[in-house]
Amino acid sequence: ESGITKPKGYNVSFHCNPEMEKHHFGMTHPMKPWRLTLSKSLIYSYGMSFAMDNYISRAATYEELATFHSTDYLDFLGTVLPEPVPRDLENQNPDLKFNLGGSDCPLFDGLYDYCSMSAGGALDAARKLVSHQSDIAIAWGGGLHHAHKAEASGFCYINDIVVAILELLRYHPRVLYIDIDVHHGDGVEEAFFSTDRVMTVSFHKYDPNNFFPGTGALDDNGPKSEQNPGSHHALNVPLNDGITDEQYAMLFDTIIGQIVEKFRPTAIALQCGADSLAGDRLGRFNLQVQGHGACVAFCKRMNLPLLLFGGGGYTPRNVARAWAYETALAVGVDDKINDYIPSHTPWRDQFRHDTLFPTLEQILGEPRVNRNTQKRLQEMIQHVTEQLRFVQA
Ligand code: V1P
Ligand code: CA
Ligand code: ZN
Repeated sequence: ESGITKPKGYNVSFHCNPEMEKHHFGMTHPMKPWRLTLSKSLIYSYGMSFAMDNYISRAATYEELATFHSTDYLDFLGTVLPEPVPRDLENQNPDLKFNLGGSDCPLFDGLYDYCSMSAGGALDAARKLVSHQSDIAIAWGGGLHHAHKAEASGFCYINDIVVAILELLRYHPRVLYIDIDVHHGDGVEEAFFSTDRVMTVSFHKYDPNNFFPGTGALDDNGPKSEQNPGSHHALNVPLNDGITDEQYAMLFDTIIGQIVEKFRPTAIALQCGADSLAGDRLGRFNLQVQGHGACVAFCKRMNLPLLLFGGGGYTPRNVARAWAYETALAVGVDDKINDYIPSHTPWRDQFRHDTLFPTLEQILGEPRVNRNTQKRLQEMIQHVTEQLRFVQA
């Protein structure tokens, strides 16, 4: 068998809720909650559950959600009924409020339960870190970074990340939030815009006219007024199509290394959206499982309490590969998964056209033309370095 056992003196906790995975956004919607089931089955097939503390997370309470969201919004979210007939893409219902009910944020059966379970997993993970019961806490069902205080956006209704970071801030003086989803982490950036206790950094595809949500330019660094404590505490790394593992790792290690040195976070929250992988249905990058995972490995080496969230990811078999690999990195058994491939994985047919884990020679998806020049990447590092001159831990 896999021979995976619990590492000594080092705890990883895994938080999930099988009820959450049963929800449906609709046939044609790219967000598929069952990708969580697929990820988990891959993780469990490798025997990784023996190396972690496994928890079925609870649903967050109304009061917990209200630490960030407005009660008007929560009340509406809790009472609004699913639409009887799915509307077509462009036909927005003018009666609906809070950006609910469009094609991105449809009203589906059990919506409130789905949202509160996502936030419950993230909160449970945060609490395991603050109580020192976990060194790394994993909540793949969270990571819904676009939700605002009183508005749904981009498949996100409740911002579980903000709720979880607020919990970390009850005990931690400074939290570093890093977002490697292909989209800009706008909701989290906005929530902590005016504080110097949270630094937000998002790496994303940026094209203000043609790529959602259109925000996150290089010079978007928090409030422009130096009097506001939040100024210089939002960092953005806007990228073009086709970025490779090597370029991404160079940027990530340089930028995050500098931030950790200057900002001195006492905890790290990492959103691991898997839509930055090559071959993603909505994404544009050329990242492989190894390059995506290298970000998790780098954060782990910082030796700080680490919360791992999920996020986007629209080619389910690749989402499962990335999150299973990153779970293996968290527990330190990544070397073992390469020489052991379980033959009885449920959902094995999802991987039938290629191997379970692509080796370094195999790549996910059709490679895209790389539109990121070394010159531009250096400019971005330079800009971040300049911002950090204003930051004092
Ligand atoms: O582009 C848009 C909006 C809709 N237009 C009026 C502009 N929406 C995007 C939303 C992407 C959300 C990503 C979420 C996350 O960051 C975190 C979970 O990954 C969008 C796209 C797209 N290609 O960007 N919506 C859809 N596609 C969509 C397609 C089919 C059915 C429903 C939505
Ligand atoms: Ca991002
Ligand atoms: Zn995304």
